[in-house]
Amino acid sequence: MATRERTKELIDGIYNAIIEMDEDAVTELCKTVIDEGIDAYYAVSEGLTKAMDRVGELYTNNEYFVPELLLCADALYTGLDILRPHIKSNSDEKKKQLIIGTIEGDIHDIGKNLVKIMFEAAGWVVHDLGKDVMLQRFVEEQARTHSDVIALSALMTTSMTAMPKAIAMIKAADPDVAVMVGGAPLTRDIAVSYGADGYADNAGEAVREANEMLKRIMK
Ligand code: B12
Repeated sequence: MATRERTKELIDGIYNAIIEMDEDAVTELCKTVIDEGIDAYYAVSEGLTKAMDRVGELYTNNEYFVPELLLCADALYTGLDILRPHIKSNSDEKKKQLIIGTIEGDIHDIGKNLVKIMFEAAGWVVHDLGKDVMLQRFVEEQARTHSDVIALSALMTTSMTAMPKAIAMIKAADPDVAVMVGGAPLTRDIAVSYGADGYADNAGEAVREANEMLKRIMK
């Protein structure tokens, strides 16, 4: 079992390698994480997700541009492919179900994919509708799957305005399903004003928020 210092060294290494777009180093480090018995979920949430959040900031500050971003995302997905099969799921409970997708008009899906992985890691069954998802698709998928939660992602101030309509359509068809929203331009206040039941500002928080949201709704 790796010591706390060794775990930190490897996770910091993954974080830096993603930001430096170094796929080979990410591969090496993620394999070492598994070999040394470090929790794969922890490596995804503390290494991969935090690195990609930082990459988004670098872009916003004009330190990185689109080519760098896409190379960072490639490095991220390389790491995910190695870590994902080793994430332990909570198989004792009845599996909860999630529908997730990036809203109509928006093709950003890196953050949505991270959120999806966190739910899969927590043992949920995830129905991923992808990106640029027509609003009616969420309603149809809910009629098919009877999921517990629907998670909507938006990365643009222009696309997020479709969320209140999506939530109204979903709730009209199934008043019992809980809807959560997320993505960089959103805040909890906006989420509430849209009629969402929950909001989280990062992938690491999303599963906890979903569980708390379900408890709130049951009361
Ligand atoms: C990468 C990127 C791209 C990539 C997307 C690749 C992909 N497959 O996703 C490419 C190059 C394709 C792209 C295209 C465009 N982009 Co762009 N892009 C970005 C960028 C730099 C980073 C986004 C990202 O991946 N961040 C990293 C991830 C990990 O973070 P995240 O997505 O925020 O997700 C985290 C949280 O928000 C949260 N989360 C996300 N979703 C959800 C959902 C739920 C339910 C929950 C709980 C949480 C949650 O958890 C995630 C992990 O912690 C942002 C700038 C930025 N700093 O955000 C611009 C940005 C979003 N893009 C922007 C624009 C304008 C565009 C384009 C229109 C550009 C153009 N003129 O063509 C097109 C979009 C076309 C379209 N119709 O969608 C603008 C949007 C401006 C606005 N109106 O708000 C931004 C803000 C850049 C800017 N500053 O101008 N883009």
